[in-house]
Amino acid sequence: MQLEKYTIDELNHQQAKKHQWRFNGVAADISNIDDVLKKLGVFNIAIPSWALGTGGTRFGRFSGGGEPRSLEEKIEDVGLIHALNKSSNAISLHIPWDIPKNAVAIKALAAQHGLHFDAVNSNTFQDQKDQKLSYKFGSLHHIDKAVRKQAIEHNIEVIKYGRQLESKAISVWLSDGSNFPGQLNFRKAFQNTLESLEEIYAALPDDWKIWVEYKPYEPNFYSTTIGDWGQSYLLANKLGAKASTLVDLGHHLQGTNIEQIVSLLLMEGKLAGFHFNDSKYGDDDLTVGSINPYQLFLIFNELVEGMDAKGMDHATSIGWMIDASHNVKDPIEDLLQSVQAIKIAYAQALLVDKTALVTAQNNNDVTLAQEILQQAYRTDVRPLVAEASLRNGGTLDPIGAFRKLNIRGNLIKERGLKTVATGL
Ligand SMILES: [Mn+2]
Repeated sequence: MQLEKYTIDELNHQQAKKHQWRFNGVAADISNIDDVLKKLGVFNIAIPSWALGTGGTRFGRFSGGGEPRSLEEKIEDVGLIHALNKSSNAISLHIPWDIPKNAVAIKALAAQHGLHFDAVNSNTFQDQKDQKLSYKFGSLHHIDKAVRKQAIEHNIEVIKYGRQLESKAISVWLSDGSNFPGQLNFRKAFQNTLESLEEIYAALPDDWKIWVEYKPYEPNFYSTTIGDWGQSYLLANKLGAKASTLVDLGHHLQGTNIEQIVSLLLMEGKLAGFHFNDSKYGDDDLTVGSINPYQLFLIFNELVEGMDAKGMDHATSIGWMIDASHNVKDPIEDLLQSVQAIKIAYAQALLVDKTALVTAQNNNDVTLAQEILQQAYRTDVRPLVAEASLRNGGTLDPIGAFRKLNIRGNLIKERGLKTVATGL
């Protein structure tokens, strides 16, 4: 299914008057409105191939209707998301869940939807059917060199698939860790991980990056070998310039000041990018902005400030990606909501009066500093996000359009009610 431009124009036309009135109200107060709209217009967030099917929990999975049955249909779904919001022009593949059998055809199909391929993701946290050795006790950190070798080879194979699709990065998340004290020698586990990563690093093409993701617990509950940003940063530093740290918002213990981590990684040139989601308790993979939108804004505030300080391009110098998966929502609606939440937080961060904030900080005017941040956060920027989408040929209201155009109903007609996407 591909959306026709006129259907989107027609929906926008119906809402044009109301939108214009709301937009004019907000825009009147923003001195750099053209700059804000321009930046919002080029800002894209990649969609992971595993988020297009209904997610499961360890207790089960309730599949929705019309789920994509193949990589081709997943690309089609991302194409629909991008047609609606004009902010999701890339797809991030997970290997082996989504192996491109014919890379040329897959690339052509993606291009037809205006999409390209973001980072590829390896998987050594599960055993696959035809796999010789088990990852039960870890992969890149394993005590057995043969297991490490198998995991290294898998990562190199993922790079090979990524090259065919013109991806430029591999992101590595390891579940390696231990469940009980005494199970592991921490130093040995770290050293093995480093040596394994060095071999993968050596196989990177010149223009590629490796992104090292961290997570404090789950599936292991005593230690994780790359458990926090310090451990990831240590590895990235030892590996070299092509390695950096990937921040997944759900991979922090409660109360962690993620915005401070982001600020320092950015300062050190070691912030690879993001896996966006939201959480209440742990790695909940909830819709971005659904629980703590203020935290998301504070993170974007650090990102904008930090990138501007280094003259970095907001849209392209960092990897922006969603990593979430739902068991109760329509996956496309969930992704549309997530992208909107990210763009809202980004727009708010662009509105922060930086000159006034620096002055307040230099004067230790704590009250004013808070006022300045919250002035931006409390601005209803939704008409700005809508206007940027409109100017790019997208919809003013992506979720409303998804429902009005009965996209899920049409996908069910095409694919059937009982479909199960590959993934978690
Ligand atoms: Mn992640």
